[in-house]
Amino acid sequence: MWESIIDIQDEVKEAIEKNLPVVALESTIISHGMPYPDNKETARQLEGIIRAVGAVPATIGIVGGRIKVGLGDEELELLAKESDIVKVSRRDFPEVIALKKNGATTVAGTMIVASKVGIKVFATGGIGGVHRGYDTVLDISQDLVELSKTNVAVVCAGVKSILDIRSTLEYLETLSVPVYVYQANQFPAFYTRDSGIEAENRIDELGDLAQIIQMKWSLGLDGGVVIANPIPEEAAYDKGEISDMIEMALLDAKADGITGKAVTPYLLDRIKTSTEGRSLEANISLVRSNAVVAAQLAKKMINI
Ligand code: PSU
Ligand code: MN
Repeated sequence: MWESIIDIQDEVKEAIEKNLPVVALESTIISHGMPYPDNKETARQLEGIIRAVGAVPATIGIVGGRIKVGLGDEELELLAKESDIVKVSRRDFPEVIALKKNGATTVAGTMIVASKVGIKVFATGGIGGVHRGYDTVLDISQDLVELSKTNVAVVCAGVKSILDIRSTLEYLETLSVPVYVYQANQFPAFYTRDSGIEAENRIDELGDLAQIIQMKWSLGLDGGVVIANPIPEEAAYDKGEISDMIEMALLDAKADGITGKAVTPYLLDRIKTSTEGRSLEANISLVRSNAVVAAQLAKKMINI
């Protein structure tokens, strides 16, 4: 069934068939994570960065109920500009496909599509996780569940401190998801390089990481791998500076009664507004850096 509802761009299809390095990119970051037109420009820039490293980019989204692996100009424009784009994780696929809606895939949604078409590496900004206050409302992102079963390596800048980072890492352990921090000793917190949590697994060589990932899948131990790549030094925030913004955003979300899948986009938007766009710059810078690492990793993966 999946084959009949997925359109793969020629360049991506050829790369997959020839076993060339391919990197998947998500579209929730476009539709629900950044404003227009920065979102569209960033999406195309990321594709350029991946190409420059020598891999083929595949931005994934859903248009009129058809899953697109590689977005054309009109498709990207639509997902970047329209306001009624469904945020698609595992449970949302049936509705969006059956009712021919437009959808932006989250980390969970993008992993599913990537694995269906044979893409092993995926670059994003931050993954979802366990939300703060989970002891009152059990809000845990589907991203974590997807990471426990779908074979895609996800390069991110860690977990934003709108979430409970410690609990997110503990839950990833429960779900048996390997987490590697790239060339650093502390697990990163998206806008900052240090979440205050020591990395359990540091990796310095992407060749080693590629071997570990392939070994996991060869052993039949299904599931994703998280590669946390700290934000570049020059774009990083001071911890204190960003944590005030985050506290404010969390209070606003509570006051506005935001729940469910609207929580993450709401918090991202509040932080963006309160930092007057500087957080957007940081966001763009870290995704670009993740795209480079993902492309390098994809190249290592095909040589094994
Ligand atoms: N965290 C970020 N930026 C993002 C997201 C999360 O710092 O853009 C997006 C990703 O697409 C992620 C999704 O998969 O939000 C998680 O949403 P939720 O928490 O509702 O599962
Ligand atoms: Mn949630």
